[in-house]
Amino acid sequence: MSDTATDYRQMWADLGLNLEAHDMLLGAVGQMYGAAYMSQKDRPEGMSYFDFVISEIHGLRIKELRDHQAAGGKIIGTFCVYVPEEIIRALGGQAVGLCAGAEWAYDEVEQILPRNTCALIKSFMGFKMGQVCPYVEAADLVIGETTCDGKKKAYELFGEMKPTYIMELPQMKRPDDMVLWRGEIDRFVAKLEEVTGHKLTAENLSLAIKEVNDKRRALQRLNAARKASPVPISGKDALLAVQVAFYDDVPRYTEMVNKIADELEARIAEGKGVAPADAPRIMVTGSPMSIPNWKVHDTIETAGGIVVGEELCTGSRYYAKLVDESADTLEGMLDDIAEKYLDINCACFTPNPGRIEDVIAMAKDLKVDGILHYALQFCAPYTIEAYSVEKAATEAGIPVLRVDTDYSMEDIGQLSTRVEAFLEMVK
Ligand code: BJ8
Repeated sequence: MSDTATDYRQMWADLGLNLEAHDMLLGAVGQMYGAAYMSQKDRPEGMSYFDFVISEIHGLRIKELRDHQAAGGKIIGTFCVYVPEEIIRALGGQAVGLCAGAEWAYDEVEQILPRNTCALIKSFMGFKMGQVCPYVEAADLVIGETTCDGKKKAYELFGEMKPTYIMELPQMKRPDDMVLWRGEIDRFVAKLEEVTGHKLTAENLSLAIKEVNDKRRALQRLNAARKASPVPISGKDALLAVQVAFYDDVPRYTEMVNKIADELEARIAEGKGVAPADAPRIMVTGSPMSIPNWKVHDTIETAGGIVVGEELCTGSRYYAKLVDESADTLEGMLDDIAEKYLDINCACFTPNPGRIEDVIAMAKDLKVDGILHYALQFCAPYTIEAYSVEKAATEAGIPVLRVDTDYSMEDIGQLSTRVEAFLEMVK
């Protein structure tokens, strides 16, 4: 983390953070980032922006968000890619993803949640209970959603610690479910209008749709470059770019990602890569990976593979689909938002053939040698859906390695051994 971290101590104290624990967290994340990222060779120069973002992730970015609040804006915390950030942005809010990628304060969490709860849920509860996440503390409102049962029930407890609004997400995708979801979008608008004091209009919403689409288009460009052989950017760096998309200022982020995409396109023209052309090309699919969860990518790339794509919420599920920009009425734009978001294929839906189709289409497009299916332990939706993914991939002739893990490093030896054997097998 940044040497200037001390400058932010007053701000962190004002937010109610546990300063001692927070110092430990920043130290640990800095160490993990250094080990996983700074040892990489031939990184695109544009990635220095993300080094800076990470070094200031609890500093400058929080300062910017606090300034935004001081100017009358609101901070809206989210945990899921189904929450429409266009609406938050149109109403003058800043959407931020909340901390959920590391083990923290599990002792306290396990007093109120079963031990066999997935790491992502234990983590977001732990960051709140341990008072180490400035995003959650700065947020005026947190948005939860009725996705998996674990999240749904954990939000009831989270809501006792922080103002939380729950969106009801249907679990199927029939026409009636779309009607429910469209109504839910209207209720979300009403809630945010109340919280922000602003009115949603066709003008502010069309601008926000365009800005967020531009952000997703920039990520599409960056990720399209990963089809090349040799691959011009590591999987770790590409994952980081999507992880930061949940926190950063939208226009600035879009500009920086487009710069990296320019650089990657130039690298492709020169035939320059970050791994040998014959390195096994691996795609990762499954549960989301929040900062600082870089474990699986780091393991694959340390073992000599290269990750070329992520069918994750911190991957293609975030950037692959855009909101239609052709509507010229507020109702039409909200219909398009409802449609785009319900088209995301999370394993919380049943049935969920769209995800299987997405995984196979992406794997073929990226010419992968293998798929690593990643599920957080005790994440029933992804652990169970792994069977269908493996079946479809096997039928398509693509080898699959199924990994069920958590945020700890306890299984890293076993994981490395399995990944090495898999890479050996697919090449
Ligand atoms: S759209 S994946 S961000 S719900 S890992 S908490 S599913 S038990 S996070 Fe998710 Fe939205 Fe779906 Fe994406 Fe439950 Fe599984 Fe834990 Fe999960």
